[in-house]
Amino acid sequence: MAIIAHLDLDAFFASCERVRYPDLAGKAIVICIFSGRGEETGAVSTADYAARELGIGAGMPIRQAKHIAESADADVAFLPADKEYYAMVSERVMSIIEEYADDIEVASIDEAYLDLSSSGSYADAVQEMRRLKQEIKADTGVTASTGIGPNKLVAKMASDQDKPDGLTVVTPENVQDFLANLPVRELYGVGPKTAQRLESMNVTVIGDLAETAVQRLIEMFGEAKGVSLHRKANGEGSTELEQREKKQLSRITTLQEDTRSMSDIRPVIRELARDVHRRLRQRDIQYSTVTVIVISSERKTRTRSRTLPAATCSLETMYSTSEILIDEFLSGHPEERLRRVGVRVGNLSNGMQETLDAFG
Ligand code: DCP
Ligand code: CA
Repeated sequence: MAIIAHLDLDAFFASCERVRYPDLAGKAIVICIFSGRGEETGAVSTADYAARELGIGAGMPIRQAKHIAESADADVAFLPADKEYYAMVSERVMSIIEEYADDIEVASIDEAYLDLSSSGSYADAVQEMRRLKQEIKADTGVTASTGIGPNKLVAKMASDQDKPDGLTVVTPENVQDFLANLPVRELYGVGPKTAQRLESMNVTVIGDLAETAVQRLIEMFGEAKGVSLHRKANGEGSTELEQREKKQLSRITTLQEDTRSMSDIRPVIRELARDVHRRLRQRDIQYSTVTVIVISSERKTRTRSRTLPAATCSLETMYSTSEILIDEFLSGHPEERLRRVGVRVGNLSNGMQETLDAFG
């Protein structure tokens, strides 16, 4: 029995800024992609939930969003998007998620699917996701909404039901009820045009669509789309997670207490390296870059990297390089104590292929 979870971070870019600038407490946040020289041209990238209540949303011209904020006399901070920073928060979140499932699919900067089938039951999967949500919140400060279901489609739609910070579970026996009363436009992959055509056929909720003869849908939308709509409306979806080619593998953890003592940090690094190494071995991959990620007591994240002369799969090299890098970092930052440490390997190459090439 497949159990799939979907996780989507809440008002992601805005949440990242709230973590970075605690002084924004009490203000609504709008993230802007400025396109011109002025402070007015460009579009809203995302708005936090307070700004959404005013009617501000992604895609809206900045000028219009500012006008709404002024008319409502609301305290709204308009901030430029800092994608590099968001990407780093995303990477931290994804590396936490990796610890919770054997397989994950990173679907976008703030979304991932997890295969929780091995947890055995929905009750256990729920516990896992609760812990994961808490860990993400504690480590990065951002909240996630999650859904659990028998396939990716249901999990994704479930995660949308209770935002922010929600957890919605749809067991196989509840799939039909869950979908029945949702408007057709909420069926994942149904755009506004399709929704309009369906509504003109008096198909307004997904339950109506599920009951519409597949032949009729094929007549309306063609073979492929008609069949796909029929399947989706009946809650059928894929359980295959698409593993992107991994560019790097990492593992990060929180130290028992903030410390700068190598005797505390060393065994933790060894443990992290062992885990990363195990995953490399499973995939028969070699690495040629080692990076340590250090997060200080003040929650500042920094990395130190070293590129090796040749690709290797050695655990010992990973471990000793990480230790040197941490040591260097601590020497350069005599005031800092570490809260979290991570080990990452990159420049991955296929181990077997390398060996074959060497013979060729
Ligand atoms: N994004 C963007 N422009 C858009 C949509 C999204 O720049 N038109 C960026 C900003 C978002 C991030 O992508 O923070 C994730 O997109 P989501 O659609 O998941 O939106 P949010 O995470 O902001 O909000 P929600 O809580 O609804 O998921
Ligand atoms: Ca999101």
